[in-house]
Amino acid sequence: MTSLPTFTAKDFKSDLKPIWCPGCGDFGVVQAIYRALAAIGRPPHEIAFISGIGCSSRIPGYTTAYGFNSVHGRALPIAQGIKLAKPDLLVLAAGGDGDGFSIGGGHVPHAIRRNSDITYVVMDNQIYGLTKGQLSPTSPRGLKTVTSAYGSLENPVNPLSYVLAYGAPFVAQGTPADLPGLAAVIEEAIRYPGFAFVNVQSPCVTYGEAEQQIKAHKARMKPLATLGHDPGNLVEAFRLAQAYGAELHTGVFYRNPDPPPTIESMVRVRQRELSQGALPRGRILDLFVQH
Ligand SMILES: Cc1ncc(C[n+]2csc(CCOP(=O)(O)OP(=O)(O)O)c2C)c(N)n1
Ligand code: SF4
Ligand SMILES: [Mg+2]
Repeated sequence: MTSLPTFTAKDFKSDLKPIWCPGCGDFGVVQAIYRALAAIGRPPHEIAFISGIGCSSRIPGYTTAYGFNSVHGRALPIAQGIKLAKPDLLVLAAGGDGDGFSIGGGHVPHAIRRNSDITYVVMDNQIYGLTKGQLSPTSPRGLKTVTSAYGSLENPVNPLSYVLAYGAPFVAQGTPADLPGLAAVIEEAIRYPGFAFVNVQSPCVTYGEAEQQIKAHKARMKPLATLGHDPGNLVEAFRLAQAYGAELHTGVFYRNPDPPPTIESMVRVRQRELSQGALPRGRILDLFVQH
């Protein structure tokens, strides 16, 4: 009897050396992804990892999975296309708060309502890191940046409420300040059969606020499990999500206990149904040939 291969975190680490600033939270996120993928046990060549543009979007290159560092805000459309064409692949999408909720914000609802079987990890540092510290959609009101010298006048987007409102069946949050906890929620997200969203509070050490750094996260974080939260309770998930920005809740906010069908499974059923009534190939060509 042949035994199945087992993987360690190292098997998912590429030879490319990250060029993130020393101390960037994204180092912790990629470590958590290595651990989660090792626990899942799929070989790197069965994984497609798609990102947009930003510091965080460099992440696929630091893994041994097939990667595509694509276009700003377009990780989800590309990931959905790949999953639809090759449903057997494990498809991950990732990027920043700007990538996901500014330029790419219009794609999130549609990936959710299709329930594409993708795990989407957002590295939420409340700033545009790559372009040197402009306001992002999750920047808190009052934040002073290069584009808001007197303080931001805008309310932040709440990524947790956003995805819950569109019906995401799996919603979680983590921080690299708790690496085992972050790896566990990413693993659970990957195992969930449908669209799974993980918001990672990933500190930007260069442009981010002092209270958003690892040390502060360690002091502030409140694991949902210790609050007795039942992830099957959507109303309670919405209530807890409202505290985004004020509290640092970690763990699973919502896991739909009755996973809805994915777009990939519905397309396969439709293809099978239609192929039964389809004309044979030769007859189709005949329709276009003038006799
Ligand atoms: C179409 C387009 N518009 C703008 C940019 C410039 N740009 C690159 S990354 C980025 C924002 C990055 O912020 P975020 O997505 O939060 O990622 P982070 O760098 O913080 O990880 C912007 C505005 C671009 N590359 N393409
Ligand atoms: S600028 Fe911020 S987000 Fe970008 S690599 Fe540096 S610390 Fe990380
Ligand atoms: Mg950002």
